[in-house]
Amino acid sequence: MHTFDTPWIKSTCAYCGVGCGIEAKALANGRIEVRGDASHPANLGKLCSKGLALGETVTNEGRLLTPKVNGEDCSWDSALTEVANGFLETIKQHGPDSVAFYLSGQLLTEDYYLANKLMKGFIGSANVDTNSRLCMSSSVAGHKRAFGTDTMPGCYQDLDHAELIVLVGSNLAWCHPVLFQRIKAAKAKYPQRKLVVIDPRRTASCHGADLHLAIKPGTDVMLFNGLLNYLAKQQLTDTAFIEANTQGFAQALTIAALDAPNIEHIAQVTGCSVADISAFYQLFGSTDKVVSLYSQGVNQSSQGTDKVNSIINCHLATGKIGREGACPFSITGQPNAMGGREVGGLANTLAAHLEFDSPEEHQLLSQFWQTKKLAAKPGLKAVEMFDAIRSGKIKAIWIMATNPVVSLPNSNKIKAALQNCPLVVVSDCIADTDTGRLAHVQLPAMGWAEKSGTVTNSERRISRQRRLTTSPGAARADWWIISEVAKKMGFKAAFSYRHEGEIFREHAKLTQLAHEHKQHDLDLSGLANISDAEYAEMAPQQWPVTQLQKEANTVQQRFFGDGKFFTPSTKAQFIAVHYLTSPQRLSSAYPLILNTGRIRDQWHTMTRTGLSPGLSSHQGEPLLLINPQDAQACSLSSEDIVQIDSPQGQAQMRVQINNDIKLGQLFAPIHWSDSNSSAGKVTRLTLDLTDAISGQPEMKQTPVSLKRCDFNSQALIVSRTPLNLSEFTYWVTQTITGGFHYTIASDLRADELNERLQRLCPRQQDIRIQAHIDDDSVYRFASSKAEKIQFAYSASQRLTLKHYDWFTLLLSQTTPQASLFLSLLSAQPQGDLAKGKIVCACKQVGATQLCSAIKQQEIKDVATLTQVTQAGSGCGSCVGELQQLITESQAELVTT
Ligand SMILES: Nc1nc2c(c(=O)[nH]1)N[C@H]1C(S)=C(S)[C@@H](COP(=O)(O)OP(=O)(O)OC[C@H]3O[C@@H](n4cnc5c(=O)[nH]c(N)nc54)[C@H](O)[C@@H]3O)O[C@H]1N2
Ligand SMILES: Nc1nc2c(c(=O)[nH]1)N[C@H]1C(S)=C(S)[C@@H](COP(=O)(O)OP(=O)(O)OC[C@H]3O[C@@H](n4cnc5c(=O)[nH]c(N)nc54)[C@H](O)[C@@H]3O)O[C@H]1N2
Ligand code: SF4
Ligand SMILES: [Mo]
Repeated sequence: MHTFDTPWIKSTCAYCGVGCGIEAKALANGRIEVRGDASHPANLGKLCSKGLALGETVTNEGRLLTPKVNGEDCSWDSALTEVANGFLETIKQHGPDSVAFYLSGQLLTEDYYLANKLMKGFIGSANVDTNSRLCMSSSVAGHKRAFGTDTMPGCYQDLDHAELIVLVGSNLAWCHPVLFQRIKAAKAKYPQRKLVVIDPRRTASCHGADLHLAIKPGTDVMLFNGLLNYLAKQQLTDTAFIEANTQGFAQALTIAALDAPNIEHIAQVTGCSVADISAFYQLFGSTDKVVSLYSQGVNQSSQGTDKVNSIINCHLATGKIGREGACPFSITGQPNAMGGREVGGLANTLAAHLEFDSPEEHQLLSQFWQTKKLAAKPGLKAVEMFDAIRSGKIKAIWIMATNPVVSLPNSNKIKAALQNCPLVVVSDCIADTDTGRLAHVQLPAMGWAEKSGTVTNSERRISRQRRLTTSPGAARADWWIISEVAKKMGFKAAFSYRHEGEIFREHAKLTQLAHEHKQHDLDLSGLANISDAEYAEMAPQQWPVTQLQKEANTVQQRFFGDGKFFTPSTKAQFIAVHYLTSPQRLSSAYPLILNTGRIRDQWHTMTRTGLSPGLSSHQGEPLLLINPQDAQACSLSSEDIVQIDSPQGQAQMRVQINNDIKLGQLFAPIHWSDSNSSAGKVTRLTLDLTDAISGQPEMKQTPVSLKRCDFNSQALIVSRTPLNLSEFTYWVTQTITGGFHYTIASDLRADELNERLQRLCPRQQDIRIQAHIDDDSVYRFASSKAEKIQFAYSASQRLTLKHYDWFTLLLSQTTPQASLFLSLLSAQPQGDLAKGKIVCACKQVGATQLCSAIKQQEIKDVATLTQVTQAGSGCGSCVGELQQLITESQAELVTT
C-alpha cells in the first residue's frame, strides 16, 4: 500500500509575538499536523491552544481564490494593472501624499520591507502605517525617548531568572500562554519567586499571582511615579548607575514626588489599598532581579507613551536593566510586530531604524535604494490616515493583512471613510471580511502555511515561516503582489526579485550599512550575504546578528549590559511624566467604563481562528462582562442581551455577570465583527482618541451606557450549510464541526419565529421531526438526510443557553441518529453530547464532564482534575478555569 509520508518541516506559529517554533507535516487527507519544535529557543517545544489548532485553520473554506475588481473575478494581470494605474493616476493628479498603504504585523518581514520601499522610496510619500500603531507604537515611542532607539533590552530567559515578575496591563495567560507557562514553571521550581499583576480586572493571569493590584483604569503613571518616589525616599535607587549611565533623574523624581507625594494619595487615585501598594513597592525595591512585562493595558491609552516611560524610569533608577533577569519588557502582540518595526512600517520612521530627522540617514537610504524620491517627512499615522481618507485628502489606499473596519476605533467612521474613498485595494486571504466588503480591488494573498519568509518575535529572534502546502486558487505571496504592482508603476529595476530570500538579504544589508553609519542597535550584518541555501535552512537568529548561527541555540543576548545607550550622550533618559486623567470622562449619560481585550482561543477579527470549531467552542457569542452590582442596577441578568451605547455608536452583546470585573467597569472581547454578528463589534463604541506622542488609540476606557434588550423570542440553530439570518435583529454565527451554529433573537413571537425558521430547512430531507414542548414552550425541529442531521433548532420566548452547550456538538456526532433526535426532542443531551461546553481546547474536555468528575470523585485541586480528565495537560491556559470550576462546585456544596 502506498504510504503518504512527508518530513516534518520547521516553521513558526502564525499568531502571537512569542514566536513559537513549530514542526509541521502534511497528511494524506490534506490536513497539516503541527507539533512544538523542541529546538526553538522561544518555546522549547511547547505550544498553546491556538498553536496546536493551527492545522485546523489550514482550510480552503472562506478563502479569496481569485483577484476581483468591483466584485468580478479577473486575471492577476488585469487586477495588478488596475491597482498600478489607479495609484499612478491619483498621484499624477493629486501628488504622492494622496495615496497610502495600511499594513500589518501579520505580514512577513520581506512583504513589509517591500511595501515600505515602494511607498517611502519610490512613490515618495511616507503615508505608510500599520496596525502596529494600535498595538506597539506607545512602546516604540517610549523606547526611543528612553534609549534613543526602539530597542527591546531583554530576552525570554530573563523570565526564567527573574525573582519578581510584574505583569502590567498584560493578560499573559491568554495572550502569550507559552511565556505564562514558562513563568509558572519557574515559580513552581523556585516557590519564593513572586508574580504581581497590575490590571483593573482579575484575569486568568492572576491565577497563582502573589499580588493583584486592580488599579482604576488609566492610573498606571500614578502607580509608577509613586514607585519612583518611594525608591528614592527609601534609598533603594542605584546611584552609581544613575550617575554613570543616565540623565534627567532629578527632574523625573521632582515630578513624580509632586504627582504621588504619599501612598495614601496613590491609593485614593488608583483605588488600591495602602497595604497592597506598599507590598508591591517593597517587593520591587528589595528584589534584585525584576522584569516588568507590559502590553495593551499600558500601550492603548491616551497616555500610553508616558505609561511606558514611567515603568522604564523605575528600572533605570534601580539599574534593573541589561542584566540577567532584569529589564522592562514590552511583549509584542503580532507574530511580526517586531519585523515591521525593523523595516520601517511605521509612518514616522524611514527603514532599518534610520530616521527622518537626520539628513545623512536620509541620504544613506536614498543611495541604497537608488532613488531620488525618498519621502522627506513623516507620513500620517493610522487614525490620521483614515481621517485623511474621510476628508478626501487621501484618494487611494491599499490595505494588506489587516481588517481596519473591525480593529480601528470608531468603526462607523472608518467604514464611512472607505465608502467615500475612490480606490480601496485589499490584500487578504479571506473573501468576506468587513474591510474586504468595501474594496474595489481584492487581491488573494497566500496565508500561513503557504507563504515563506521571516518573522521577528518579542525577544528580537528572527525565525523562518516556511511553505508547508500549496495555495488554493490564484493566491500569491504578498511580496510578489507588491513587486508586480511596483513594476507596473515603472519601478522595474528596484523591484525585480527572484524570491523572498533576495529581499531579506537586501534588508539585512541595509541594517549593516545603517549600523556602520550610526552604531545603533539593529545589526543583521551576519545575514547580509547568506546564500539561498542558507536562507532556506536558516535557524532562528536573535539580533544583533554579526555572524549566521548555523543551528538554533539558546544563547540569549541583552542590550545595555555595558550601561551604554543609543542616545547622543550614550546615556539613558529619564522622562518626567505627569499622571493625567483620560479625556474620556464618565457622565450621567455614559456612566460606565468599557474595557476591551482578548479571549483565550480567538485571534483578533476571527478570520482564521473562527474557522476552528475547537477554538470557537470556548466562547461562541460576543459578550459583555459586568459586575453583579452594576448588573442589578441596570436590571440585567446573566444571558440577557444588552444594548451598549457610547458617544460613537451602538452594539449588542450577551451579558455575563462576573465578579472579576470591578464596580463601574465592563469588559468586552474584540473578536466579533459585522461578518459574524449583527452588532457585536466593540469598535462601534470605542473613540478614536490617541496618545499625543505615539498616535496609539485609547481602546480600554470608553464611557458607555447600558439598556436591556427585551426580545420576544430566541433560537439556537445548527445547519450544515451557511444561512443568511440578517433579517433577525440579533444574530451571531459560529463555526462548529460539520457546519454552522447560530444564535438569534427576534421581535417575533416564539410561534412566529418557529414558522419562519421552518422555512430555512433545506429541501429534500429524509426525515423531519418537530415538537412543541408545552411546559417550557420550546419549539424544536430537526431534519436529516442520509442519516445525518442537516438542520435543527430550538426556539422559545427565552432559552436558558447554559443548558444548550451540547447544541454546538450536534453536527459532529458519531452518535446514532436516533439518539441525536432524542437529545433534541427531550433537550437532554445523550452520549458524547453530554460533554458540555469545551473548557480545555487542547484535549477537548467539556464543562459537564469536568463538573461531574469534580463531584463524583470529590476533586479539590487542579492537578487531580488534570490527572482524571486530561484537561489542562495541553497548553495549560485553561488551568484558571479548571480552578474556577472546582471553586464553584465547592461553593455549591457549601450552599446546598
Ligand atoms: N488569544 C489571543 N492572544 C493574542 C491575541 C489575540 O487576539 N488572541 N492578540 C495578540 C496581540 S496583537 C496583542 S497586541 C496581544 C495583547 O495582549 P494583552 O495586552 O495581554 O491583551 P488585552 O486583552 O488587549 O489587554 C491586556 C489587559 O490590559 C488590561 N487593562 C485595561 N486597562 C488597563 C489599564 O489602564 N492599566 C492596566 N495596567 N491594565 C489595563 C485589561 O483588563 C486586559 O486584561 O495579544 C496577542 N495574543
Ligand atoms: N477595541 C479594541 N480594538 C483593538 C484592540 C483592542 O485591544 N481593543 N487591539 C488592537 C491591536 S493590538 C491589534 S494588533 C489589531 C488587530 O486587528 P487586525 O489586524 O485588523 O486583525 P486581524 O483579524 O488579525 O486582521 C488580519 C487580516 O489579515 C488577513 N491575513 C492573515 N494572514 C495574511 C497574510 O499573510 N496576507 C494577507 N494579505 N492577509 C492576511 C486575515 O484574514 C485578516 O483579515 O486590533 C486592534 N484593535
Ligand atoms: S504562545 Fe501560542 S499563539 Fe503564541 S506563538 Fe506560541 S503557540 Fe502561537
Ligand atoms: Mo496587537
